[in-house]
Amino acid sequence: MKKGLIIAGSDTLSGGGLQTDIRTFSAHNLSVSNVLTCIVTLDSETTAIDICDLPVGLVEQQLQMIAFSSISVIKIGMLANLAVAKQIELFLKRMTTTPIILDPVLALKESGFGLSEKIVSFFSERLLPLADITTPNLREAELLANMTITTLADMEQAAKVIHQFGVKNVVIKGGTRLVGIEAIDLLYDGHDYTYFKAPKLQTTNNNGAGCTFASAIAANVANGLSVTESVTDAKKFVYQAINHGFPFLDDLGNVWAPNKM
Ligand code: PXL
Repeated sequence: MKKGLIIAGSDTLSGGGLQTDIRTFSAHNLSVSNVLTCIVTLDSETTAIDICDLPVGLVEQQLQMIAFSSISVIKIGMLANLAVAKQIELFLKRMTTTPIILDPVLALKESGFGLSEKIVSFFSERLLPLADITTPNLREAELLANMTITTLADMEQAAKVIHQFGVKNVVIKGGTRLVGIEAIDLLYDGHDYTYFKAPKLQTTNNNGAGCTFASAIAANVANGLSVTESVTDAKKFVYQAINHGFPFLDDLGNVWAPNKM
């Protein structure tokens, strides 16, 4: 059985983050190793998102443990802070033959979570050149490309800017933020722009959609699909996951995709 590595934060509500990534890998028949970077929870009084970073030494210890085991793909989610991001960079530089899918979790749709400018430039300059695929959502693509995105032409322009940092493939998750009746994602490989479209689902049960999409792409790559095939299949997977989402808090629910459909 092939094994994937997930480097991510824990989502206490389990809609996104490590828990969803593990479920998605399992649904794609991959076994999983994981490195935990932080724990995302809700402040009990304000119900605002609260991010608790793990000590960087603990992240390093986890990385050392799996450094030389055979891994078919590495999927990276929330990195929490610059010190952790630097450890991940060192690790990735040793894993030169393993496909790397970098989901640049710079902005959570559920909150105003945004990292410092320093970490945004660390992502662009140091992590993107090491990645095979990056999967920013619209807001993250705006941060990485340093521009506003409101149209498909903007999305193409942003993908081009992000590609120039050295990542081989850019998948911008347009999702529901882009105006129009379709949820549109864009793949740019340095030559062609490929669009992936699905009807927008009218639901707030979409916590974890971005993580699910990115980890389904990663799992498909590990299973030998091409990048375009991986994104096509992952788009169907996340559509089903959102369609099967369920309410959790008053205004937020989780995606759910226990089995590959
Ligand atoms: O879906 C983005 C995401 C990534 N990582 C963690 C999260 C979330 C969203 O809740 O909690 C840890």
